[in-house]
Amino acid sequence: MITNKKRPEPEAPVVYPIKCPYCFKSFEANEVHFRASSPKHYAVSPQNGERVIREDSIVDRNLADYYRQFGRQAPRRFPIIAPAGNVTGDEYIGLALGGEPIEYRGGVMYSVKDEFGNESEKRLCPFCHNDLPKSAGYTKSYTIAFAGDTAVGKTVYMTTLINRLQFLDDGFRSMLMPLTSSVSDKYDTYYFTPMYKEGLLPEHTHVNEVVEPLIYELRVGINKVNGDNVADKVITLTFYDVAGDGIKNADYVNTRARHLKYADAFIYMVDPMQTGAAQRLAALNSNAGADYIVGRGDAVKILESFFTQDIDFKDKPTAIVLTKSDLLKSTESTQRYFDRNSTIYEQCSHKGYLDTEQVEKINGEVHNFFGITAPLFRKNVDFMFNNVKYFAVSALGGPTETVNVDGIDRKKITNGIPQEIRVEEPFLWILAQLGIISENAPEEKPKNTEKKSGGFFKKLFSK
Ligand SMILES: Nc1nc2c(ncn2[C@@H]2O[C@H](COP(=O)(O)OP(=O)(O)OP(=O)(O)O)[C@@H](O)[C@H]2O)c(=O)[nH]1
Ligand SMILES: [Mg+2]
Ligand SMILES: [Zn+2]
Repeated sequence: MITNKKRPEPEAPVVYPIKCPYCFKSFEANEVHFRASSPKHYAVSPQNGERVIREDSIVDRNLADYYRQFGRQAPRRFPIIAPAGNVTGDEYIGLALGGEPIEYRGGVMYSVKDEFGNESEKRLCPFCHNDLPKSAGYTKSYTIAFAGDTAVGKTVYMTTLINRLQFLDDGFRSMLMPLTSSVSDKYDTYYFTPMYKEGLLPEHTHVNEVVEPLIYELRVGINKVNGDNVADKVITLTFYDVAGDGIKNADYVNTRARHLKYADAFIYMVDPMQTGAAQRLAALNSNAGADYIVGRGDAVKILESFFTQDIDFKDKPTAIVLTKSDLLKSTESTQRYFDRNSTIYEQCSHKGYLDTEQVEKINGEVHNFFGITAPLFRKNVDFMFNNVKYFAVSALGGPTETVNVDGIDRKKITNGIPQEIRVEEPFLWILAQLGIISENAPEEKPKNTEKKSGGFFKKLFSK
């Protein structure tokens, strides 16, 4: 029988709308602006009123407005190119006349040539004029927000999580890479080096610090195809380290920590010292006692004051993470919370997919813990969220001590460096909820059927 099968059409590249990681406005990939690669622009001469070429950096009004919200002054920058037009001002320059001044790759506006003949690939958010991640438009991006009161361990957790994600089990065939060298410098200088090289714990995160995103690209399911590394999933992950002192405060959530309102998933962290176990633990462990801040809210108050701030959380995957699980370990008086041999004290092992059995086991034990130590908190969580699980982690794996460094008291990790326990588990659960990793062993049919994405991007940065 003769079939009249048509040749398959070449697949049109998938282009994703972009959400700016700084101002959180959304726009299409062809609405971006570009930062010129030279300072050349036109300006009206104050001497004769004529338009003349100038070669100095400009005041970028959009960027200045963005910085002003944080009481900071924007640095001067090179001019801007707005390929779609619709903007005026001396800080903008035009596209090259003639030829094809705009280059598209994978369906996304990739680079432009300006009226002075210079090319630029530096894409900007058209609203706040901050730099966009290289992957914008090519891959889906997700914001995963850490929240929780002051001193629950958010900064410590984020530091160890980023480290653990670089060493995931080979079965995931994954890579976590900082999107820019400034992200890797920032992580190394402010997070990794103090904790992993010097064993020092961070200072409190301050409410008036600008919360700058740490943006990473995560590739999962990498295979070599014709010499290129091609991944099943390429996504952009944005981490923000917020100040616990700020999250009860609407102003903070509306300005510095606006990402909380736009997050795709939450990691909500609770310290055992915020629960009914606090007194018992403080009696056992003087350093745990030192972390107990008088006047700090208990778990349920913080939860309410945070999630009632017009945050759309109900259906977003939310991991309730009990931090500092090492504090609960093996004494007679803490046996009522967790068995001495509980799985919460063991490293997790997710071999290439989320092991839902382990997740359910931990969920059950931690749910039980909150039932004993913070029943109202547990009840509210169970009612408030439609997609929630309980986890327990220890970012440090052991106790802390206070030492004097150059006349200043600093907290140090007693064992030297972090020995993370189950740190990646809540995060892997969230990735599975977002359809990025599988909840099934490879031989089973994966539950997740999301369209493969980022074809062009997958290869673009794999050289
Ligand atoms: N024993 C133990 N202590 C921990 C662990 N993680 C954090 N801590 C302690 O908790 C303190 C506070 O941790 P941070 O990460 O700075 O807390 P935070 O949530 O970022 O606090 P803010 O920045 O004020 O919002 C640390 O200095 C440690 O003493 C852990 O896994 N085990
Ligand atoms: Mg902090
Ligand atoms: Zn923006």
